[in-house]
Amino acid sequence: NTGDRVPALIIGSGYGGAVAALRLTQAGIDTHIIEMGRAWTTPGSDGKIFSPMLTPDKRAYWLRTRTAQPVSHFSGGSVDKDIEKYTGVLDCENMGGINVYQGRGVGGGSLANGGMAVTPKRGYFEEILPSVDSNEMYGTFFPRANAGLGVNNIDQAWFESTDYYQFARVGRKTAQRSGFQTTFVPNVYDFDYMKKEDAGQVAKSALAGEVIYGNNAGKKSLDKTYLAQASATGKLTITTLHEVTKVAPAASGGGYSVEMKQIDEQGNTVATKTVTADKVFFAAGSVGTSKLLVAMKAQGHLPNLPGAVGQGWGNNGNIMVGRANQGWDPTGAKQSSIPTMGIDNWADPAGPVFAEIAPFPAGTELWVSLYLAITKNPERAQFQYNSSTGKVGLSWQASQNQPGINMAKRVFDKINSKEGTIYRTDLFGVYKTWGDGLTYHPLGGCILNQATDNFGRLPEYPGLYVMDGSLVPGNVGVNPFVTITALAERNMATIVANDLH
Ligand code: FAE
Repeated sequence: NTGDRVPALIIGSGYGGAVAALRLTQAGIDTHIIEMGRAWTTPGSDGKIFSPMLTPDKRAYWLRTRTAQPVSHFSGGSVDKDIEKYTGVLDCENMGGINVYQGRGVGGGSLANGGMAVTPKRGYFEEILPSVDSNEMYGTFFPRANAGLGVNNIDQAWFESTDYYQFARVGRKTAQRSGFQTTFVPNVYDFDYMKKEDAGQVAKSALAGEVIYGNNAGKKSLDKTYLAQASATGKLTITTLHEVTKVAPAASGGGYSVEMKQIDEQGNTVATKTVTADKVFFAAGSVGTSKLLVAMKAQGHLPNLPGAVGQGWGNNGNIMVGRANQGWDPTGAKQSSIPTMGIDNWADPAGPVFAEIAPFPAGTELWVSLYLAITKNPERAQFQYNSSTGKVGLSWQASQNQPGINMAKRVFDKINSKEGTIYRTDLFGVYKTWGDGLTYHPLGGCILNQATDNFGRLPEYPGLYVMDGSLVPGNVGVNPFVTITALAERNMATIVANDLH
């Protein structure tokens, strides 16, 4: 409530925010999370918490009146449809040249994502974050993050036998025949639960195609792991449907004054509030944190933030593409929504790609192999304040995807030529091969040891910290949440040891 004073306030409840919450509450600090999305705890009239996958309803999207499906087209037409405007779980935020998908709600991206839990390659991690002690990361903090997140591996015998991973086996076979390496990918979806789904013993979630609009069972999202543990300390308060709009030094008594607007489930502002916090942790995600900090600097509320704030944003090289397989290579009417296999061509300088063999859970045989490629695209963009609109935009241009497309093309052209197959040109538009207008992996904008010190502290403003994907320099070569979690664990270990008196 307005006028309250709290020791620690965290903006956002995704990976960075959840780690900060756990480590602060365990250190005995009363901690308050402010989250703009809702708590995903109460079922709708259909008895389910989250929207069905094939018939998305208002619960699926953040304040839109029409869906914005990542695979936007099929056979010459758009697959989108009208929905009611609601504070749903998946935001498709248009940032000029790119649509940035993000999770909204208690748990942030963990509610919407595919759960792929990949520890980055050590050599590349050392290249992108040279100021971070990698012995400590790979000895302590990556293992700590994997344990905290509940990462597990698929039973390989089951993988080889179930109908639900036919699509992944076809993706593997066609990749290997062209000389590419494939690898199993760990996940936070509980694979024991998935096997029980297959056996008909429990309600289906992954095997009912659920992902991106939330999983009604099976997935260990942050509300079930880090945030549940933090709540169990009795020291955590989470306030939902409140969006932080301003952070500035408090007029008196030290600390920071934090302004927020409370919204209803249709997105209307119903109240504005100001509280004071001794410490503020920015964990609103790469886009959320960068937008806030760039606006605060430009508007003169935090004028001494470094020039590196807002710089170095990247899309983790994300490029999607589909291939039409031969008739003798069906991908299956039954598909698990949870990816478990990747094509790893990262070491090839001509085509550095780590491609998830993605499900296409349409409920019918399509012979389509879909991929979400993470390429080593070196292009970066900046967040910029527009003083006439008062909004923060991103400079990313569609043409900046071309290096990523070229890398992905190298891999999939080879597979197509070996298999005698072609690209699907009907999935991302009409006659459009590459799904390059979107990213699931926004990274950077407030890079560690550039915009912050080496542990996420904002210089000149003691008590302000950055703790999310905005710390990661634009590309990490694999799906990013394990890296974001482990970096937050590392930074919080130092902050808890040194900054809490
Ligand atoms: P994030 O999880 O986005 O959390 C930020 C939170 O802050 C959100 O809950 C926001 O609602 C909230 N927020 C933002 N602004 C404000 C504000 N002003 N006031 C209050 N609250 C605010 O940030 N990654 C993987 O590693 N493996 C995958 O399989 C994978 N699949 C994905 C699939 C989809 C569809 C999507 C969208 C993402 C996927 N990702 C995946 C990416 C991953 O979810 C993402 O990198 C992390 O969630 C980012 O974590 P942060 O803590 O940076």
